[in-house]
Amino acid sequence: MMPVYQSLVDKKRKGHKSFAVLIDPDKITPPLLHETISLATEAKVDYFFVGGSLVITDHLDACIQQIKAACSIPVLLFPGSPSQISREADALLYLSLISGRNADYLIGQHVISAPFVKQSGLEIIPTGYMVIDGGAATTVSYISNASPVPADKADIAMCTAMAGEMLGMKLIYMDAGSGAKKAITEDMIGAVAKHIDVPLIVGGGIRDAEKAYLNCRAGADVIVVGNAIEKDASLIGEISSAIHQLQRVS
Ligand code: 1GP
Repeated sequence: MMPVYQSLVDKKRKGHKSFAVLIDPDKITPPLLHETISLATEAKVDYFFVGGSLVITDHLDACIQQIKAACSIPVLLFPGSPSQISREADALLYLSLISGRNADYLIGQHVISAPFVKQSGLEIIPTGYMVIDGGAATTVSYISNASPVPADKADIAMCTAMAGEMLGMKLIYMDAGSGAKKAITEDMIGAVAKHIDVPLIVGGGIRDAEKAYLNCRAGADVIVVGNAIEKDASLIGEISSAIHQLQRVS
């Protein structure tokens, strides 16, 4: 299979937008995952992201195995902590919380887990992770003890993303946090997208196809949806076609 990062870059070059369905192993049951996989395959979803700020159960491996056995959609780990590593996945979003000032989430956790991560053999994708204020405290802000970028400070987001790219991050992930009241504005997405060349992932609080479409049009390359799909799996088809209808926008 083509390395996951290469596929992201190729799609960006062609102006193709991608849809990633976020699976929280704690919240999903095998029958529900089965249904989600069928809908995702039918809707030509591009990626599964698997993870959460807290993974309380030990369902991670089983969850990824179930996906891998049923379809060929690549699985990317989106870990809240180094304990959420599974060799079953295709790649690891190796997150550094560049919007925060908590050294532990910028580099500390990485140092502790480096030998283990390297040994996993996973494709490692260095990802500049930016938490944007979504109108309410989210698990990620609380756990990381780092303040999010204020929702109306597009210039801070832009400079943070630029710095992340120059430090060598291969992806920028802007996240309003799972279940955010307010998703990230198109203004901020546009400002960031204009100033970086690496693929831009956007997620947090996206609940419908229209918002997914507008975010892509503003410059997002990958849209991540978790919560809304947990509540209504039929959204997978709608959101996927909205994203995929939008190819290169001039
Ligand atoms: C959260 O970006 C993801 O980290 C997705 O958020 O669950 O709100 O879709 P939602």
